Amino acid sequence: MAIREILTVADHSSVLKQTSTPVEGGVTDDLRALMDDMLETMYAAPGIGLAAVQIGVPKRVIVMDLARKEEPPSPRYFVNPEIIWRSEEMATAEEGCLSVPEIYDDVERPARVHVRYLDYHGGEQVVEADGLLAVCLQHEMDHLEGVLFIDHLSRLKRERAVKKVKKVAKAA
Ligand code: K1U
Ligand code: ZN
Repeated sequence: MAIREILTVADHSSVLKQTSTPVEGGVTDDLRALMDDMLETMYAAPGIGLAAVQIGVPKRVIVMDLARKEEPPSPRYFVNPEIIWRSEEMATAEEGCLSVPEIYDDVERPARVHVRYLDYHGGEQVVEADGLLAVCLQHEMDHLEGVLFIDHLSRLKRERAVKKVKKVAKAA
């Protein structure tokens, strides 16, 4: 396993804007190795989710772990996730992103979603998500379309956020 570089809007915004392509041929050992690297990278960051495109691999793959500090790790893997149902009810939650470090803001999204995906072993699953799982799944699935959470904010807020990330990166 390896910790990979997480791309940020400071210098990789064109990569992060790519649409990720579906995984063909099911879940192979090579794909599991990618997911293992993604999980290790996410834990090291630290974060609660990561899309493959954030490490420069534009495939439709997400990893996540929403366990609290006092709970045992609970990694989740989503290959080719698809939203098959979304609630009309909306909910607002504060979001952050490892590709837009140190920026947090409120985003409104459907409160609940049902998502179909392939798991770590290639089995088809459907999850009925609400709360943080629904927020995180929608945030990560946006990455697969080249959309960042700051794209849901006003132009002024988005431009300020990118400027701040670039300033911090330059100073480091
Ligand atoms: O970059 C990412 O996509 C990961 C992102 C996921 C996310 C967070 C909050 C709302 C929606 C999606 C993060 O993990 S940002 C870091 C973070 O939230 C966190 C870091 C350490 C401990 C707890 C949370
Ligand atoms: Zn993100």
